[in-house]
Amino acid sequence: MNIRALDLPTDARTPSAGGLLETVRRGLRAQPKRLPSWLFYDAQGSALFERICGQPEYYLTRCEVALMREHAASIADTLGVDVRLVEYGSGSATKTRLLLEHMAAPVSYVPVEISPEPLQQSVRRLGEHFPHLPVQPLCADFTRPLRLPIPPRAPRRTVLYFPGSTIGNFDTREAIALLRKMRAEMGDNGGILIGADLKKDTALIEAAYNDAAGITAAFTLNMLARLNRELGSDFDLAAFSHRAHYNALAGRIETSLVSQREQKVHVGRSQIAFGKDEAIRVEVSCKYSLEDFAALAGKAGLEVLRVWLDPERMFSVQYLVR
Ligand code: AVI
Repeated sequence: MNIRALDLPTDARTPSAGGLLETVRRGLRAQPKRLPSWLFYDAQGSALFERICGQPEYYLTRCEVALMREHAASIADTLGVDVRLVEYGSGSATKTRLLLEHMAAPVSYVPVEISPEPLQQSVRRLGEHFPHLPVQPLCADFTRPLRLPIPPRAPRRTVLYFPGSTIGNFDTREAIALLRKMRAEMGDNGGILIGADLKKDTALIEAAYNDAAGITAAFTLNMLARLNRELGSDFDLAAFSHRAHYNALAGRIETSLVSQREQKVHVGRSQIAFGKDEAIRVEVSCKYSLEDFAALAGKAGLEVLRVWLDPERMFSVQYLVR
């Protein structure tokens, strides 16, 4: 099946090649250098992320799935009936399936995803599992204001589902702005069901971002491979390495691509110089205490109504309302 067969509505703000080049040039001219983490998720990056989720060290997926298996009925009960479920970043839809299985007569399911291939896959998988569920995919950047498709009937409430602790990939200021945008999108009676990874032993957290099989390293390096593919840049992948370190003070994993030697890279018509050991910051993955997260939500005008934890108490799913 190709993308046209599904006729995915595409938000006009999905980045163009020109926009991509500008973003990359600006990030690499900044001091320190940085690139946005959404650049990870082309088709290869999304496939590598799926593999990360299956690594034994990457406890986040294992714990969130275990949590959903144990608490999906209680979560669905809290959301209520006649819900329109809008998922930010449709991913593998495993957790969504667990949730939908317990939801009473959802009005529709709207997966929002910037890359067409994973969106297509999740639509197909869910369609097979829930043949009567109206699925209204939206190919868009969920960090921008969304034009949600008109639901087939009026929902009692819109629930924005944001699993995986992807909120942790935004720094505090961006996370508050995103939660505020979600607050506006869910409306007065709506809610946000969100996954938030919890603070824990540093060694466990660092292992999750430095798996022994090297899948996370390949995922990080794929960002440069993507730029070579899409922008014709000439990053030498062997001359950069993946580094993920837990900054305990900031409560977050900081992931960088580190230049192994002095080198120059062509990006469009620009030449970018790298010193030996110079880093490009590519991702943060924030970890929260329950108090941290309630305070973050509070800054966006949201209140934590309920919290569910996995059996190992490593990960939380929280329901936020106005
Ligand atoms: C998507 N996000 C929540 C992942 C994380 O844990 O921050 C992305 C990831 N990066 C490296 N491994 C996984």
